[in-house]
Amino acid sequence: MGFFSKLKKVWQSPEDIAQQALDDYKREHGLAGPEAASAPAEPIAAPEPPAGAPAAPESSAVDAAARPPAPPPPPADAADWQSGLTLALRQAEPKLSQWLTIITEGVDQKGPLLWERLAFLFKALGAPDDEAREFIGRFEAWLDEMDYRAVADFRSELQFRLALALDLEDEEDERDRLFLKLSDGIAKTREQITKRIDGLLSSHSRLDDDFWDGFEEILIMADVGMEAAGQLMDNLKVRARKAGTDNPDDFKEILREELEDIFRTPPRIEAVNPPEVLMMVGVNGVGKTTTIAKLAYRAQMQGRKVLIAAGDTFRAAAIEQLEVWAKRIGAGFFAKAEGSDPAAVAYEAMDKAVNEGYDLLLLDTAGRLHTKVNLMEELKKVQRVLGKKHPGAPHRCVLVIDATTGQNALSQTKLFNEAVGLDEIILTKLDGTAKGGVVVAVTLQNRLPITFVGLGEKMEDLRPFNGKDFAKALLS
Ligand SMILES: Nc1nc2c(ncn2[C@@H]2O[C@H](COP(=O)(O)OP(=O)(O)O)[C@@H](O)[C@H]2O)c(=O)[nH]1
Ligand SMILES: [Mg+2]
Repeated sequence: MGFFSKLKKVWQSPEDIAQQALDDYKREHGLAGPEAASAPAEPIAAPEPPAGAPAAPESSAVDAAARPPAPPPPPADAADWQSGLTLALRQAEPKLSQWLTIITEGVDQKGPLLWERLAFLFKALGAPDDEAREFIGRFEAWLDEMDYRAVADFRSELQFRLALALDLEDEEDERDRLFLKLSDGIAKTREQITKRIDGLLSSHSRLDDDFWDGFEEILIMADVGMEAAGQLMDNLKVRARKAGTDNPDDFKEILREELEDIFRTPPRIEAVNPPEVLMMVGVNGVGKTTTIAKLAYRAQMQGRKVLIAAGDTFRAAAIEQLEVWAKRIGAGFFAKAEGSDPAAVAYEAMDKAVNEGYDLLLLDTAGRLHTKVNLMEELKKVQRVLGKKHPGAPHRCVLVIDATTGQNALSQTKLFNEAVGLDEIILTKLDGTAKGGVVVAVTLQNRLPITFVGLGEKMEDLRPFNGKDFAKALLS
């Protein structure tokens, strides 16, 4: 994590970093002229930064001055592109996307040129060579695996990996991307809801009974469900009354505020005695296995050591599918033969995770016949075994539900919650439905946080769920 925390630290002042890189480069290659020594705080070859950009700190110049003598200069063209790049980085907005645009300029394909540029970026950020190499090596292997060549095809993946590694998902840049992606992912739902609400609003001059009837209909169409729709409408009416308005112009704002309230998730308890254990439950086909892979991938990118365990022993194919994912991601994998007792898998996987110093154990479980008592008994047993072996485990019991199943999601949530006591929900396939209103219903009726949403089948298509963004995207 050294590299990444360092990157994160330097992220705060890209101008300084770029200046430092330029100074280092010039010094190392003997390009620093006498003017650099006499005016150390000034950029060397670079023109003044744009107005408002912070000046390079004096310390970088002091450091530079204290360093050993420089080796002989490299060929002129190498110096040119590097100082050109440094200058561009210096002048760019401090955003990951901008930096990537700069270093990939004129690079269309993967290959030595791209690795060189990436290595340069890392160096400019002060990353140790070996950790930078590891990052690049991993990424290169992934590109080979996926058979990607064109930068355009994997640019978002590269940015995603960097953002994860840098823990930058809260940065504005990444949030914009999430917001856009979320907007795409819920386009169908939005169309269904927003268009209809707009139509309703334009045909009513007051928020009267007729309006509310129409609104209820829209909610039902969007799969919010009768019960949740009723609850939501009661809350909205109270809000409107408190605000002293029955003006249709105010309605969307009231709705947005209410949705944001509904999605306000309680803070999670973070302190966990490692390894952290996640038990994934849910019926077949909802996307459990895919989601485990996506979570493992995210965690790995954040520098955690991840073990995936194949607790769905019902079908050999389920075990194989998970193993393929684990290999692809580079996570540890634990399985027993098809038909083994899932509790035994949990027990031994827990052992392995503790003994081999894993940070995170992701346990897959079977999802067949969710209406049958025996699956629930089996899950309870798995849970008990984990807790015996490692106090506090499973730390998070996560239900995966498929947004396209609509109201079924509600009964699944109820059933699993009664059996194992859920901590959170991950809602998949939100990209594939016009009925995303089920998000509202599930949250309203269970008061369980939705932590991630699946917006597609790709690795990076699992996104932290942000209710505020969701409400915004839904009503925009
Ligand atoms: N469009 C879309 N498909 C998904 C998403 N998550 C999973 N899937 C697909 O859903 C199918 C079932 O997934 P799987 O992980 O095997 O489900 P499991 O039976 O619960 O383990 C696969 O084809 C996945 O690619 C998602 O967020 N969006
Ligand atoms: Mg599965």
